Amino acid sequence: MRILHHLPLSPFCRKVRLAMAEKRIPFELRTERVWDRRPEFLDLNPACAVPVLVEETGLAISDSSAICEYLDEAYPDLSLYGRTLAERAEVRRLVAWFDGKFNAEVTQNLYYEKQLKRLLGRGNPDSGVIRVGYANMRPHLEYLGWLAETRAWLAGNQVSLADFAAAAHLSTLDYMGEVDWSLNDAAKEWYARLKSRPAFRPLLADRISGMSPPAHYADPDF
Ligand SMILES: N[C@@H](CCC(=O)N[C@@H](CS)C(=O)NCC(=O)O)C(=O)O
Repeated sequence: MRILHHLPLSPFCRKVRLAMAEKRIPFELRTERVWDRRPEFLDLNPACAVPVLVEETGLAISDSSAICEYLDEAYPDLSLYGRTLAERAEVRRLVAWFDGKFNAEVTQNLYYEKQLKRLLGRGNPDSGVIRVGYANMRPHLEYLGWLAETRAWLAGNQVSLADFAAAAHLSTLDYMGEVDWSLNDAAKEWYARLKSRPAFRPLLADRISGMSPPAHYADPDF
């Protein structure tokens, strides 16, 4: 069976899970405690980071962008990158926006700082960094809301990897109770639409021991 090595709250793993579910590619999830630095996992990915996809052939692919591009080429029936050149460029721009800019300005300051940092043995959360994460969330939700208001989906008429990248980051933060959805109605409505897609169900069912999500986390009609 195809295996995705992951961490339940990792936004990069969540993006791949959403893409695979949307493309109806069956896979098994394996939680990888990257901080244990298992030699067998290091053999798969010397960077010791998740996600890593291992195909039935033994082919191992790490890095969520490399995985998503591979999946689109290997299983092209339903592309998550759009059809025309312009659509594909816009999808890639927005995936880079959320995995690059949003990640650096929001996700890292909240998810990494509050959760992953300690698990990786890199020190305690810094309250100044966390404050910056909350402040940065506002303009990002506004931009997302503007995209959602002016287009059917974030990158255009079709749902795409841009939506799944954005939703992956926000779902991680939402599980942690860090998203104030009252800040932007259009962003909230877009997220509700994504949450009601079948591909989202497994993410909404995730539970991490010792850390419960807020009641609205799994509710598509929140
Ligand atoms: N650019 C990578 C980033 C992956 C990444 O940052 N993974 C985190 C979990 S969210 C990780 O495994 N970190 C381990 C570490 O930093 O040592 C991707 O897109 O897959």
